[in-house]
Amino acid sequence: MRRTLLLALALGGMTCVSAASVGAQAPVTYVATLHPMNTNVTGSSASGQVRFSIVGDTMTIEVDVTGVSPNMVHWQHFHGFADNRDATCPTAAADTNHDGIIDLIETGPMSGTTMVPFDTDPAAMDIAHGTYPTASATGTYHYQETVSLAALQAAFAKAFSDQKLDLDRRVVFIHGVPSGTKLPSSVASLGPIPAQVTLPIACGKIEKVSQ
Ligand SMILES: [Cu+2]
Repeated sequence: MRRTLLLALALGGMTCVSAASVGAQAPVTYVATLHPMNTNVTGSSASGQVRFSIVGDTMTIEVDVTGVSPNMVHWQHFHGFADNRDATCPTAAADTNHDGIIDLIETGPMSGTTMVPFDTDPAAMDIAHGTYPTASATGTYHYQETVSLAALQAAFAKAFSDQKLDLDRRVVFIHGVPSGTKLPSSVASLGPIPAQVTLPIACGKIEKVSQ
């Protein structure tokens, strides 16, 4: 009798545990669909998808792109506003100097500033020295990195006055054209970084798709 009761309790306990863990593992997913930018410079149409899957403290970031300049490194980040305004991808109106190119600086009023790099260590938030993906000979790449959400949130709060990540207020940019690409001197960049490195070639608004 006692043994049966213990067995029932044990089975009941196991059922509860497994039900709870299944519930906890339903991922929270955010997706950004990338649309091409500055195609008059790139001569191609960069597009793709960015996916954030959050399970507990683990966030997996995946970027799949096609149509980017081949055989070169492409910087990629999410951008946004430190005051938590909603960032949007730049429209043609962002080209305020009317040179026909939307440079990184011109994305600022609509899209905010560079926030988190999709490099080999996003939580380090080292925009300028991160290791970013290299496109294949056919202009594609797949990037995947897993980060601790708590570590990334802590680094983000420190850099951006205690703001939360708030992914659905951010946009993703893919950057970069070959170093030899001729650009008008009106095309601005960030400090000493060549404009060819930072030129935006695709943008996507991050949206929450499940919870
Ligand atoms: Cu960026």
